[in-house]
This record gives sequence, C-alpha cells and structure tokens, in this order.
Amino acid sequence: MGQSTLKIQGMTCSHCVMRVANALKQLAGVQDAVVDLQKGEAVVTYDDAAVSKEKLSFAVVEAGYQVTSQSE
Ligand SMILES: [Cu+2]
Repeated sequence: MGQSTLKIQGMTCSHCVMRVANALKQLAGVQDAVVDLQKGEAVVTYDDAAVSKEKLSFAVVEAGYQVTSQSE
C-alpha cells in the first residue's frame, strides 16, 4: 500500500474538490483520496501493485487540473 500527496493547481471550489476526488477514486487500486481545497492538495492511499503514482496525477490532469508536484 502506498500513499502519495499531489499538489494541485486550478481547484477553486467544492465542485473542483469533488471532481478531483472522484477522478482519483474511480481508478482501480485507489483506496481513498482526501482533497484539501485550501492547501491545494490531494492525499491518495492506493495499492501500488494495482495503480502507479503516474496514473494518479494523470487522472487529475484529465479532470482538468495541473499537478505541480507529487510525493512518493
Ligand atoms: Cu470548482
């Protein structure tokens, strides 16, 4: 099991938070995604055997936001 913190730009309201959280949670292997609007970040708990951290940031980008950094 892995955890990764993504710094995200472009979230402005609670809808953005929901979109990002849903985009992450729809990925197979993602257990939980906690998105914080004030901090502009998402903390994702995931099964690193099922999904890569690159796929996590790709899902956020596909939802329409920018990922500026991502922790291991
Ligand atoms: Cu919004």
